[in-house]
This record gives sequence, C-alpha cells and structure tokens, in this order.
Amino acid sequence: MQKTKSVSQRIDALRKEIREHNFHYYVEDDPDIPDVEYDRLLRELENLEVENPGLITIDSPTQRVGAEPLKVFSQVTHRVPMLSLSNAFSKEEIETFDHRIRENLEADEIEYAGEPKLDGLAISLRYENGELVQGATRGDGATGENVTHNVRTIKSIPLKLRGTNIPPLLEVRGEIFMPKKGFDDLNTRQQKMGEKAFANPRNAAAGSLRQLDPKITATRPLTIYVYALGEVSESFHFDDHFSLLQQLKKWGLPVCSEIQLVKGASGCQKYYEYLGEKRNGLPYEIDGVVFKVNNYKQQQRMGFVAKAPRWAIAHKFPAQEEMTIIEGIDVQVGRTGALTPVARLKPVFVGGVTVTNATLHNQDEIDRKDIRIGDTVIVRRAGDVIPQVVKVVLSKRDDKTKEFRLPQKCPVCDSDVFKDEGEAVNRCSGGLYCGAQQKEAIKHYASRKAMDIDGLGDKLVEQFFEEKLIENIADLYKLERDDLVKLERMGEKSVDNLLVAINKSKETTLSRFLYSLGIREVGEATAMALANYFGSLDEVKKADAETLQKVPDVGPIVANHLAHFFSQSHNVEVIEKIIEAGVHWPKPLAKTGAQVLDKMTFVITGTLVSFSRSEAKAQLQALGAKVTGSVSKNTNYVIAGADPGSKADKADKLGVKVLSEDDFNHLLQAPQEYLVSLDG
Ligand code: D41
Repeated sequence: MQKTKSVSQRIDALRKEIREHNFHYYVEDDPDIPDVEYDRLLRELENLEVENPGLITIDSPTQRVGAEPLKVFSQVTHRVPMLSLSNAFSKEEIETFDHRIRENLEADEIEYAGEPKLDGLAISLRYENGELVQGATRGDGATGENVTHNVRTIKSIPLKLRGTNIPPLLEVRGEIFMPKKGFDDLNTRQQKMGEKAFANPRNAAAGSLRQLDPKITATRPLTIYVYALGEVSESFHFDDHFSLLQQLKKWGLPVCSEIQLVKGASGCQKYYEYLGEKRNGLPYEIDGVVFKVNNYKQQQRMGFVAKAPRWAIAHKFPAQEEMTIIEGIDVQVGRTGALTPVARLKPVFVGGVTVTNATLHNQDEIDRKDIRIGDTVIVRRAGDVIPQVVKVVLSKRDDKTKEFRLPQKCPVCDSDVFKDEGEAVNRCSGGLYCGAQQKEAIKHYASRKAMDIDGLGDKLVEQFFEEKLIENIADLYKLERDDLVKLERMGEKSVDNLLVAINKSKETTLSRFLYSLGIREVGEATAMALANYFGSLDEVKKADAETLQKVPDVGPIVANHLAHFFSQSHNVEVIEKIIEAGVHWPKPLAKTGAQVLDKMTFVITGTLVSFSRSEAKAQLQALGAKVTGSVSKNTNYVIAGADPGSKADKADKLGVKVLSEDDFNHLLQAPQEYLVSLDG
C-alpha cells in the first residue's frame, strides 16, 4: 500500500516536472534543462507506467501517440463557428479598413494587435478542466474533422494546461504549421525514401495532420501558435485580445512572440514593413500579417459580415508563386564543371521582383517534374534564393512543347560530359581547359573566404575574362595598370585599389590557399585539416589517395578529388606560376603531420558560427587533440559558441579555460600558443 502511494506520487511529480520543462521549451522558447536530462525524466516515467499500467492517465506526457490508426475521420460541429479573414493587398485597403472602424466606433485612433499570418492550417483545441479533449480542423468553418489523435502527437500542444484559474471549458484556435527547417528535413527524408516531396510547408502540415495513423503524424515536425478563442465557460472574461494571449501563454499554450500592439493605419503599415523585412529570417513561413481590433468591446460592436469578422483583416505579402511559361532552357557550367539547366522564363512578377530565370537543378529533376520547353509552370521565389519551378501546369500543356536533354558535350569547351555513379549532376570533363570552369575558378579564388581580393567581384572577373586580360588564376598577378585603366567603368582610383588588393593577397596561409584552389569538396575546414596535417604544399601534392585519407575529415571521395587535381599538369603549372608571382605563406610547424596538440583534450559546446561541430572537431583532431563530450578535470579547454549551456558552467566550476569562437580561430592559426599541461 505504502509503496503504491509513493509510486503514484513519483509519477505525478514526474508528469508535473515534464510539463514545466515543456512550457519552458515550447512556450517560453527557453529550455531550462539539457535534452538528455529531459529524456531521462521521460524514460523514468515510461518505466514506472509500464510497471504500473493502472496508473496511466490519458493526459500523461507519455501518452501522445495513440494505439490504432483510424478508419475515417469523424465530423465535428464547431459550436462557435470558425470565421475566416478578409484580405487586403495594399496600404490603401488597410487605410479603408481602419477608417471604417473609426467611423463605426466613433473613435480617433484604434489599437490593433499585429500578428504574423502563419502559412499553416487553422485548428480548434478543446480543453475541459484543463485537459485536451478534442482537436478539430476548421473545415468549412461550421464543421471540421476530428483530428484529436493527431494533434495529441504535436509536442508543443499541452495535453494538460498548467497554472491556475483555468476555466472548465476552454476552446482555443490557432494555426498548426511546419517550421522551414523541419519542412526541408522532411522533404529530404521523403526523397530518400522515394516518396514525393511536399510543394510547400502548408501542404506538408495539412498532409501530416490528415493522416489516419497518428504514428506518421508523430514523425512530422509540426508545431502551433494559438491566436483566438472558441467556445469558453460563461464565467470567462477578458478585456482585450493581447492580454488574453498573455494568459493563454501562462497556461502553457504557445503564442507567437512577434505579436505586437500597434496604433492606427500608420502603425499597421509600419508593422507590415517590419515583418516583411524580417520574413526571410523567421524560422517559419508567413504570407502576410493580420490586424485585429484589440479591445473586445470594440470587436463586439463591429460584429461580422458573412463569415468574416469586421474587426480583423489580413494584409497579404505579394505572392511568392506565379504562373509563367518556360521559353527555353540554357545550360550553365560551374566551377566544378557541373552543368546546370536554367529555365528562361517569360518575365513574371513574383514576391515583389521580376523573375526571368529559374534553376532546374539537373536532368533528374527535370525528368521527375516532367518539365518541357514551352510548358506553363508555377515558379516560386522564397527569400533570397534562386527562383524554383514548383511544378508544371499540365492542363495547359500543348503539343508544341519540347522535351529537354542536357548535352553530351560541354556547351562552352566541347569536352565530353560525364556523370559519376550515384550522382545526379552531369559534369564537363574539361577541367581548367574549359573556359567556364576557369572563369568560375578565378571568381572563387578572389572571393572573401578564399584569397579575399577586395574589389574583385564576379562582374569584374567576367569583364577581365571577356577582354582576354586573364585566362587563369596566375594571370591575376600579371594585370597591368595601363590595361586596366582603359577598361570601361574602371576609374584610376579603383584600378589602384584593386592592384593593392591583389598584391596584398600574396601574403596568405596554406589553408586559405588550398581552399582557394577550388578543389571539389575541399571546403575551408578540409583545407585547414590538410594544411595542419601536411604542413606544406609539397607534401599535399605528393600524397596519394591513401595517405590523404589519414587526414581527419578526408574520406575516399575527397582524397580522390585531391589526388586527381594534383595529377593534372595544367593545375600544377598554374600553381607554380602563382607561387612564382610571389604568393607565400608562413613555414609549417615543426614536423609533418604536426600533432602539436596531442595529449590535449577539448570539449565543444554551443553553436559556432563558422564551423559545424564536426568540422570544429576535425580541426582539433588534425592537430592531434582529443575531443570529448563531457567536461571533466581532464579537459584542457572548452570551446563555447553561442548559447553554450551547462557545459560552459561546468567548465567554470572546474576552473577549465573557456575559449570563444574567436579564440578558437586564433588557436587554429597558432596552436602552439595554447599548449598547456594540466599539471602546471
Ligand atoms: O496566422 C494566421 N494564419 C491567423 C489566422 C491569425 N494570426 N489569426 C487569425 N484570426 C482569425 C480570426 C480573427 C477569425 C479569429 C487567423 C484566422 N482567423 C483564420 N485562419 C484560417 C481561417 C481563419
């Protein structure tokens, strides 16, 4: 008896604790314990429940994924209808909206809540005595589908509300959506499994929520923000929308942190512009902003027309998708020889800019989407990325459309085109013999992370190339002032600045130089690992594929690319010319494969800006260091990126030195300065 009581108390305590951590994680967006600790609590609860099945309750955090798939969705009647939103597409329409409200309410200035318009699907959640009892889609606003079993799998939706004074009946409405990152990951997974990719996060969210099997929904990265009330207990009362949202948050329901109070049409316009700027940086898709009269009494006096309230409006951003025609397909050759088909489009205005090109990626993509020249297609512009062709509008296809095949010969240098096994990309085999690859190689060489030649942008490289002033990278160091000043749009001052920048680039580091050569798959981290391991260019050049693989971060593929690169005489010649021109770097550390940091142990924590975790780890290992996962008295350094969490605290406690990302960069350049032994 005594034992059962203490077990049930422990179960209760665990559930409560887990709910609180969920609140910090999903609502406050500020996790209060590490993931492993959270998992430990959840496992403990799961184990106790397995041992004591009689103590399982439906609102337990372990009970998200139900047992059996449904056969059909049942219908739910919304006792309070789910209204829709009127749309506005211009500043003037918002001014009209505001004007009408002011006139109706005889008020000088109206306070609105400005909210991002999430691109997901509207949902209603019903809580009885704080417990989630029903989730339903909007449907036609009067009747929707019962998707309770699916909404229960969404971790940010509390199964039980927290806090006090929760009304016996509380129905909230909100938007279920899939964050951009989750959407990308899901599509990658779908493609790997040979399943069809979703066209946009909205479709992915809708498709995921309309699964009969909740086990599938549970694997989909869905989340929610709530923004309105449905049916609630009579006693429940609030003065305004914004304070209601604060209360919902306290009860554990996620509310979007971008919601703000604004005043009048001008405040609305400012908010619209503010979010428009911020849009690409947000972790979720929005297609506009919503304005709602904040005061509930004022809302009531405005009432609603047809199915939309007169106190709310959506100001939509310009469309990100439009229909146009593919007039032709060009083939571009990149730095690594990749042939990229690019659709030439009938100009179309999408999301605020005129789009004339869209990348088609590769032949497989063209085949998969069945894209033909002359087809009518939907193009999408998302953020700053290159416009994409979403799909063909097959109903508009006529018999004049033409299929497209990538050429078997490079359109620039006429070399053979090949395709590596398991790769989707066709490549020109011409290497630096190919003008296109030469030109791209020079652009890369001059770029910021490479040799960082200030003022030598892509446009200028194109111009130099067309004027035949340069053919390869080494020619950059032979550019003459007299030739440059004759060029169009080149003033004397900019010529002088450019020559200074080119000269300055001669002083560099081995890792930068290796990266600048633009060898396939050799990014900054790999270049750095190579430089650290071999210490000199000669050693890298001499190494065969087998030796190269001894370098951390270098696998068989990269090793082959490297060996191939250095086996080409034209590459070796260009490198020799560059060095003859005076490009140089500091002498290597003491010995080949210098393991300066051997016997030293590092821990990496938090988010680094210029490396992934694995890159940072590879860098350290290349220098001989050991990288472990937890801080102890045997740790020499903790490298702490942004939001470092508990490991940095532990380091402080143990007196272990913590390095910032800047320090870390310095360490990679001069590791010998960081040699310490733990004994003193
Ligand atoms: O973010 C949204 N998509 C959003 C949709 C929002 N922030 N607020 C909304 N407010 C309403 C009212 C004012 C009717 C409660 C909405 C929607 N409705 C809505 N979503 C789909 C249909 C209607």
